[in-house]
Amino acid sequence: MGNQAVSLIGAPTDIGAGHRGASMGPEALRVANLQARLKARGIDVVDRGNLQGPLNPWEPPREGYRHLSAVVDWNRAVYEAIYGELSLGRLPVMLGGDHCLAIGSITAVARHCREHHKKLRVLWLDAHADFNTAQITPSGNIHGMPVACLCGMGPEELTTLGGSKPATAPDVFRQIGIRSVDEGEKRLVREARVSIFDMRQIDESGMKRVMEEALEGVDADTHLHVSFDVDFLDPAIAPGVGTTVRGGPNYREAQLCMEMIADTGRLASLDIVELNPAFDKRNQTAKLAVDLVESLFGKSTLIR
Ligand code: 4U7
Ligand code: MN
Ligand code: MN
Ligand code: MN
Repeated sequence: MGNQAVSLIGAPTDIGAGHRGASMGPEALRVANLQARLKARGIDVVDRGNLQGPLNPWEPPREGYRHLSAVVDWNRAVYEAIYGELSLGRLPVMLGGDHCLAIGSITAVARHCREHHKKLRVLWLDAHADFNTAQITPSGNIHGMPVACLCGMGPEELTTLGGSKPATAPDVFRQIGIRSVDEGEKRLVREARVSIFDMRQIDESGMKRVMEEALEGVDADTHLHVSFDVDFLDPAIAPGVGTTVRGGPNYREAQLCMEMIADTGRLASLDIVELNPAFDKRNQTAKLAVDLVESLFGKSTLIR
């Protein structure tokens, strides 16, 4: 992995979230030394700085969406930036920002895959399925809707970000760590047949078996995208997120998950989202995220 070229792209916004503060995520990751830690692994890492977009007006939802037009603006910026980095042959790391921004990043990744005849696999590491729509959302917050939008269910401005619709299909996703799915959302993920490895399954089969299944079929023609919602992690080790759900992966389970992804050698793009420094203590969650990202890029404690 030593000759990889990585670009960090900050998207400092909480425009799609239910709590303010994810806008501080990019800076917290920088303060936790993300760039230097990856550089120490022999990776060429450039920090492109932050994208710009509208401030958060903190308005109530309208017709099932909160801040739809501002969410569209931010996602356009993310889409262009991520597509640009992929075109340069670099591995983009989107520093969120809330999870609505994965609509832009993954739409760009999907376009890149179409143009280069690559198979797309998205590992969605999250406590939540993020498959709500305007009709069923309990909150109107668009960070709970990105997977549905990417599968063509959502407002036209977001589902057609990359021109054609849908950007991608349910069968590219493998969701891991899921433990909070809303009632209407459950029905939709079942209908769409999204592949979900929930916490019950991680308890019963173990992270090793779950990751083997989630990575099954990944080969030399696969573009592997990881969408890492930091609330994937158990809140006991990662309090710095807006929407904590107890009963998530512990430190070793999370490390194993990242290490097994690294072992494939196919990681080609990454989102780090939902980190919320306003809820954190001494930047510990950002530091943990950086630790895990190092493993994702091949750092290993293996001695055998
Ligand atoms: B995240 C929620 F109702 N499902 O839609 C919603 F529980 O990106 C939470 O995974 C969504 O952090 C969480 O508002 C979005 C809620
Ligand atoms: Mn999420
Ligand atoms: Mn989440
Ligand atoms: Mn969240």
